[in-house]
Amino acid sequence: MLLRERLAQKIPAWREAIKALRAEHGDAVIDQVHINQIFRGMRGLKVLVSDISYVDPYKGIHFRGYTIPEILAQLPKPKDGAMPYVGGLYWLLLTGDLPTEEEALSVEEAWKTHMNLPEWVKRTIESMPKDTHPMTLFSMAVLALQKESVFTKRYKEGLPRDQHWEAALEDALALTARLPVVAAFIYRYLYGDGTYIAPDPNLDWGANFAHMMGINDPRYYDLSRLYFILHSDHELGNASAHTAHLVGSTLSDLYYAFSAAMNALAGPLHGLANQNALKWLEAAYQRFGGVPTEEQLTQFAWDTLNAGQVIPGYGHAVLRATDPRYTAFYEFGEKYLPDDEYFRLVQIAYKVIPKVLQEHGKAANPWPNVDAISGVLQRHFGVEPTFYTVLFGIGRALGITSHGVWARAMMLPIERPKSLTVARLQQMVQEAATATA
Ligand code: CMX
Repeated sequence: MLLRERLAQKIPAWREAIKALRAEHGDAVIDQVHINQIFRGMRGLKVLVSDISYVDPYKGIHFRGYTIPEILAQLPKPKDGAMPYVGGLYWLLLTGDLPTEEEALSVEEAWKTHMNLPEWVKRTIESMPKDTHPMTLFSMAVLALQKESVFTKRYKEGLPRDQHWEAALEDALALTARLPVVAAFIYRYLYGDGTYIAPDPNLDWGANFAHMMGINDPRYYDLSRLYFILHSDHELGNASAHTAHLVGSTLSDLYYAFSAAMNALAGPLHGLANQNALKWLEAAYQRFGGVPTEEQLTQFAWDTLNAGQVIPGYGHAVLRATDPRYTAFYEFGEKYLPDDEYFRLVQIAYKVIPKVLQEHGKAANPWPNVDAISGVLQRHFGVEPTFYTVLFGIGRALGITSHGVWARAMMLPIERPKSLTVARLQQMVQEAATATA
């Protein structure tokens, strides 16, 4: 397989680089821990390594050094689509190299060999009540697939540590191949007419998801490709990626790690914000009986803040400017749905909410993140809001599994930071003050 061969060529040099860095500078200090950081969710602490993606506070996400506009312009595209093959992005995340068309298609072909959904997974999903949140079903379905893990099987057989990444790569490809199938099955179980649509071997991974959802519109094929690419990764410290990293560090396989990550993504401050952002816009629309004016939406935003709630889709832990993922979706909306009333609502929100948040004076970043717009595009094609976080999860799997393969390639150990009592913190502060007095 092309992908495995490319990784096998690259991994030894990375291992050597890390070995040399540790041997020469293992005791070098690169950060200090402030009391505030401990009580502020470890914000900004430099304690993780990712060569897969990097978030610049102003320029946003870089995948292997490439910005979103560069990715969208340079990855190979299907002849009938305006958006790249998701398989090309996966190649880039995993190897660090922009793929040729042949390389992008090799990932797409590898995915096609795993797109079946075992009967027991279908039965697991169908055994659950229909008022179960789709994220619960998604996380459960991934756990139900865990018995397929090649990593866990080979680990039990004594796979040497320096070969763990190869088994992880097999899991990564099989798991990511099946996620659109699992997700479309859940969607049609919860919201469809009880029939299921098999994958079409002539379609790429992104378009196949649209097809299995029952949305055979070339614009939705492109939206699916774009959606999964934009949501694929956002450094290693975000809650879902970091959850998977922690779980994987115990040598739990990628099924366990990804399922756990989806439970983090399901939180309203993280992945659920896309569902909540759409619901917030719907509430504004209903309150004013149509698209509100700027003044009306300003008042609506203040009502939300005064009720002690956050405005979903705005703010970010790292970004300090409009999220370029938001901009990419905005351009999609301008091209394909300029007359959609909810897209107009998004445009009005973009004008008023940053001003409101600035005046409110709490949010470090008043600008929109990806969740402020993604739901409006899905809504245009009739997709139910409660499903949006699952869509985020399918995309995020690309980054999470890439990190998982590289964590095993780097043979990283189990994570185990140190916790302290408040009394010990107080004592340490006093000791430091005495020492400098
Ligand atoms: N609306 C109202 N208040 C907000 C806000 C928003 N959109 N964004 C931040 N704030 C508030 C915070 O709640 C915090 O208040 P307290 O001091 O009372 O706790 C204060 O501003 C400072 O927070 P911050 O440093 O700007 O932001 P954090 O790093 O703590 O949190 C985030 C980041 C995303 C959780 C926060 O901006 C938020 O809740 N946004 C709305 C939910 C959202 O869109 N989440 C999706 C993020 C994208 C992703 O999934 O990763």
